Amino acid sequence: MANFETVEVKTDLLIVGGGFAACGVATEAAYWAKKNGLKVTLVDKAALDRSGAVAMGLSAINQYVGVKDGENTCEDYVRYVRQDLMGISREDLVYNIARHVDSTVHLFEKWGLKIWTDENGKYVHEGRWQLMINGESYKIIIAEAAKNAIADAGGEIYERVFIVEPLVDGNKCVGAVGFSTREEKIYVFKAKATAIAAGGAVHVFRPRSVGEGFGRSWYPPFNTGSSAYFTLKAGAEMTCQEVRFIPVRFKDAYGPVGAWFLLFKSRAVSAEGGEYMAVRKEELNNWAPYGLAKPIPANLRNYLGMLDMDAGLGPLYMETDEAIAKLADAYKDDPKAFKKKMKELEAEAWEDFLDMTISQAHLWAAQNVKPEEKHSEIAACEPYFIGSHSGASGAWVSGPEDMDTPYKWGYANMTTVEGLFAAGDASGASSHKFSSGSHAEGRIAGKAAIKYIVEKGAEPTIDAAKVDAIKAKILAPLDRYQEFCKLTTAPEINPNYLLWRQFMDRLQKIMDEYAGGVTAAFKTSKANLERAMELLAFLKEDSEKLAAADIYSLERCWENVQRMWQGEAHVRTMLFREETRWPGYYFRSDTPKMDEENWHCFANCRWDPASGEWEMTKKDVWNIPGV
Ligand code: SFD
Ligand code: AMP
Repeated sequence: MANFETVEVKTDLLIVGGGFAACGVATEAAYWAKKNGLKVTLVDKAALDRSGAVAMGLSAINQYVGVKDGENTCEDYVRYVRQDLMGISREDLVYNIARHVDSTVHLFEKWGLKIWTDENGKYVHEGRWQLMINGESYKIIIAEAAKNAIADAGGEIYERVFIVEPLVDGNKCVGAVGFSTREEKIYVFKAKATAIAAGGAVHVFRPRSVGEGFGRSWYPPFNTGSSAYFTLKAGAEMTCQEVRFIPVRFKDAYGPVGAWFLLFKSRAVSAEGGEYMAVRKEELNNWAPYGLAKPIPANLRNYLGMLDMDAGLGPLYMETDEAIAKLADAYKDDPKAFKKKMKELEAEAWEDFLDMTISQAHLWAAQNVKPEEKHSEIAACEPYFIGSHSGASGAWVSGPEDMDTPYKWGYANMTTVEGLFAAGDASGASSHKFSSGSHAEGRIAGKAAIKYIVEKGAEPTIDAAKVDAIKAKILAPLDRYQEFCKLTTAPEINPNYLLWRQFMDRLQKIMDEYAGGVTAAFKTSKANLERAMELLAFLKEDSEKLAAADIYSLERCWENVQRMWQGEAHVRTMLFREETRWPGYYFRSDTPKMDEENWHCFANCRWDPASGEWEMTKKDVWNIPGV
């Protein structure tokens, strides 16, 4: 076995991940841990200041309820999420996040985040729920607060340690094993409770950006399905694994559209000039009641554009020039004021990208796009797994303790595995939490995890033989490479192993062609999904033959094994749900209609660590009474 040093870390609470949810867990848990003399340890595969989806920053806070200003109620937010997810959401979780999210946003402001305010000192809204921010340093500010909280409570932070496997004792999570991405060290974390918050997944599907564009995607390439893998391997029940998210974005550099639709009130049109949301309005009747209520769900907005693409009416365009002209029109009688307004709108248009998707600004510059002069191409991205945005995939977690919810088995946000908590993209069916709601949910999970430790946290029982087996399994690709690499003159061509890139390309091809990726125009069917399962079984066998020349490649190997598990959970759940509920995310051609009678429910799955078998179950949707 490769000669790595083993570092053992004992802690009370282990936090896996360093993004928005993990920072929320850390901030809250450290406070309660200090009061109770407990230790909190956080481990991130990257560096907290710039890790996760918010690495580049963001230009808006997408969840703010605004209760103090009487703008909205938490019940309004529950209705909004129910509508956007076509009726399938865990309303207890959504409500719990909604009632905590405003205080999280106020904390962000206290920590130094600049939220735009108007001349009356009120927050500037992008849309009903969204606030505009100067967000280039958003992640640094939120990470700083988490780091301070952990330091103040005497905890520890490990950066650049990639977590692979959970440590389990029966149906209890007792820690995690991972390795340093810089040094020859393997880490064994032993914990009384663990919070998983390692984001969602990208590159499970073949991206649009291949070749020279590879690595560019809307979702950050460094979130690779670690949360789904971790919870699945621990034996946790998962939910909404079929609910992938496909955002519409500016094409090829994935610049967000929210500010264009909501703030600039822009239209999106086909090459013929028809606004698909108007031209194809009739189609929405087929998806009643959700298609007929406002706001129209994100997947249906996508779908209407996709119908134009299928009809050969592409490319699709965002009418940026028209939107800017309309906004400046009010100043047309005063040339000086008009010029000033135009400059301001141009600056906002560029800043929207420079705050969070810098490469879109590069692409605009490279292709001579001036948003005030010329419209710009938009397209549906490849599918992503991001339970915190408009997708919903994640672990099935226990509801809030003070609510009369049918989904409750103990501590808030605990998965069905004892001592394992999940938040952000790692927890499912509570969409539209975004950055602020993920942090709020992290705080909820962090507080509950400390309560669990205080009330029930026993010293973890850890089987040394199991730990040794996990270590050997993690390092096996390095050993395999050393054993066989000299047998061929070109080390990347070898009958005894495959490298991560070959493995990932195969996974992406399977998912793209059979499971409704870009190439298949987001369509799939029972027959295609069954074929995907056959091919995934071969891929799983071949995962035992992955080889890595160095630590960098070892990380890539495990990232792609994790993606494969996310892909398998996805294919199995799309097969299970015999209807099309979210056209625009995926379309099952053999069951092309929504079936409220049989499928107005959650589709859950669980991989049983003892038998290696998958179980699929339906769970009822519960609506908060009176909401
Ligand atoms: O609108 C391991 N999001 C937006 N939210 C907003 O509030 N406003 C916006 O303007 C947003 N936009 C946006 C958004 C996302 C993306 C990708 C873009 C634009 C381009 C959504 C939020 O970003 C999202 O909801 C939260 O970040 C979710 O939080 P969380 O904690 O679930 O995920 P994370 O922040 O990505 O953090 C993941 C962490 O896990 C680490 N990690 N650590 C150890 N071991 C492993 N194996 C690990 N695998 C991953 C990561 O390093 C990271 O620290 S808009 O344009 O759409
Ligand atoms: P996006 O940039 O697409 O991630 O959008 C940012 C926020 O605006 C999210 O909360 C979206 O759900 C919302 N949003 C984007 N476009 C629209 C639209 N056309 N109608 C309603 N809400 C939208």
